[in-house]
Amino acid sequence: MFTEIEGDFLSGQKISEELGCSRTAVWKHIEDLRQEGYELEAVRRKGYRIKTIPDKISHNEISLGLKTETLGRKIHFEDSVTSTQKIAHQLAYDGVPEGTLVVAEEQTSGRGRLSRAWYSPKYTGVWMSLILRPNLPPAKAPQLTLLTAVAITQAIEEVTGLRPDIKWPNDILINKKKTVGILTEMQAEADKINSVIIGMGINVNQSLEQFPEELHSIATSLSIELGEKVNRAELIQTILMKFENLYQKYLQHGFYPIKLLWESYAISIGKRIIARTITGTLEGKAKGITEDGVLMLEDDQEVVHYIHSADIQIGSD
Ligand code: BT5
Repeated sequence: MFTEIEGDFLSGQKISEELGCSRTAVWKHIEDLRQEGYELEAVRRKGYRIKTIPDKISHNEISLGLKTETLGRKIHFEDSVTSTQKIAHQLAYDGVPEGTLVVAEEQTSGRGRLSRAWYSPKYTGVWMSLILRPNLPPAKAPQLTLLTAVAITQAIEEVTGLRPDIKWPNDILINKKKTVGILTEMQAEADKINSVIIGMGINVNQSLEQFPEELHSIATSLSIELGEKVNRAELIQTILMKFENLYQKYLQHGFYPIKLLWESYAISIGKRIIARTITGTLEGKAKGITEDGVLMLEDDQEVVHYIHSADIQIGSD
């Protein structure tokens, strides 16, 4: 009904007459539409008007025209989930093939590392988890986080023309603000990976007001940086293409070619950093990453520390 008269006001009275329901029921439908991502304006004596319709994506939009061989050939597309990681873990456990992708329009308990929350509002971002089954020892899994960062960075460059920076190990920043977070988890035995589940959270079309207050100074979205909305389905397709290309290189030639690409996007290398690990805090200069993707930090006594996992704060040069 609203779509026929998009942009015009429709009175509550008229809606209730045409739909044959009470004014209270109309009000309830309006609230449902708001929940669905419609922006509606309500003006006394005039009624309701649609300001913007939600920018949804669909399973088809992601899969039609997708030119990958394995990644994203099977897609589980959901409107709302607790966490795509949780669903992907179950699917991986159930034995789905490599490349299976879980995508959701919204996560109600999206998570980051160390059980931190990942804010994932509806119809604005890319919240997805990719299942891989590489024939590798578990110690190599962190390299896949760096590979993922390169794939997403290349895709953002291609789709938007923006120039993102990678902050070791799992953040992608634009103008120093976090735009993407990556969460790599695995199901493994002592010497063999069964599956790696790579969670990717990308802020795409949020406006600054749509972020919670505590993220205003540290987070941004592609549309804030670009000044226009970005096609999320196209972004997902491009990420899968870039990912597949890098993943094939990685399986054939090892981490070295990925390392070179990663270094070309890395923001922290050569700078003073503070690394907060679960066992303590280290300060010094980021020397680079090893052949395995481990961060090397040289402290003021010129002792080099090898860091496998940490939160990094970048200081000056
Ligand atoms: C991460 O953790 O950056 C990994 C985020 C992975 C999210 C994806 S979405 C699809 C998949 N399903 C999931 O449930 N998760 C994955 P970490 O480095 O620990 O950073 C978490 C911190 O980032 C939080 O403590 C906040 O400070 C901040 N944060 C939360 N939501 C954010 C957002 N939307 N944008 C930018 N920063 C955010």
